[in-house]
Amino acid sequence: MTARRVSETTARPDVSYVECTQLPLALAESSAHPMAVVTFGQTLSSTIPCPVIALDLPQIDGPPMAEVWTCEKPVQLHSDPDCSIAMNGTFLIGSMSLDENADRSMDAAAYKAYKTMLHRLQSLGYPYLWRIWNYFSRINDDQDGLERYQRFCLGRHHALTEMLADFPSSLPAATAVGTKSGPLQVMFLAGTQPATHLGNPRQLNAYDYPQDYGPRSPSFARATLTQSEEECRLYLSGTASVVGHASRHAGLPRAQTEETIRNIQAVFEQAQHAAGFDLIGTQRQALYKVYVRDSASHAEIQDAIMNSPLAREHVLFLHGDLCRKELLVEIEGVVISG
Ligand code: 3EB
Repeated sequence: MTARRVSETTARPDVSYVECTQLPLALAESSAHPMAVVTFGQTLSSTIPCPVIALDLPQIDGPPMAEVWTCEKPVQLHSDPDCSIAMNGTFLIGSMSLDENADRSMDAAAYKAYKTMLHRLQSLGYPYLWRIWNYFSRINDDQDGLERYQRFCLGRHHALTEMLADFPSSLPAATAVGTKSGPLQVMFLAGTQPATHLGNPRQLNAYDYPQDYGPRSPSFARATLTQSEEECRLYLSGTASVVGHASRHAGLPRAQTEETIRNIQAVFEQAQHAAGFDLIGTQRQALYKVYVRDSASHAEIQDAIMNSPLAREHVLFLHGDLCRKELLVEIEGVVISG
């Protein structure tokens, strides 16, 4: 497989973790344009001139951090009642927030969110999905006989099959994690040019999962690769202790973390092959988020990560629920090489 090139070179999405208290100063001192700020169980005291996604996913340790997306190229902001978008002619970052009310089930909410997102992407001219993050509360709760995560998968699948060209091979990397509270929140990255979406040989493609996991399969790729003259970038999906399609090591947080890291390493190998060069050897920056279901298993999960190649990277530990009850940990990341 040859990775296709993302043409514009100066319009890359820069991402970093910044201490919340330093954020106003960091943005004021930088010549870069903010595109999105994500917070974790925090509300910012200052207003930021771009979409802000406040997630009720409490940070487990360290000073409160924000995930900040910026770019060098000037940004245009688009905002309507359903959607906030920052775009620069090459890619956009968007965020949506949908309150669920009594008569709207999670499948209907997901369907509406994805239809709205895909309509915006098409009308604004950024039809290629690069990365999606999905967050909603009570992810494992039953809603009228079906788990809310499975309802989410149903609505998402319905909208994507209606509107996304080349489904499922055009599906991007994604995360779906349960918040402590809040509406359905969807953040997305999309481009004017296509990216390359990857599978993991250790795992069945999620969009091919059998119906044991829900009436419609989860619509995402294991990773997405973008390449330009100056860099190669890998967006790694939320990755868990799943081999084939089965969850492994129920009840064992350390073993789940180790299995997850083996999955991540297998995706790296796929990405190196697709990119045609040494992503690890030329790595410039890597950011990870680790979603931990129970605070009781944090120490074991952290220890497993500190004994892995991830130990040297920026890692943020967040409290969140995972999409299968037996999963205790999930890891996502962005790796920039070149
Ligand atoms: C898995 O491998 C774990 O539904 O968008 C990870 C990343 C998972 C994204 C999604 C689900 C999603 O199936 C769960």
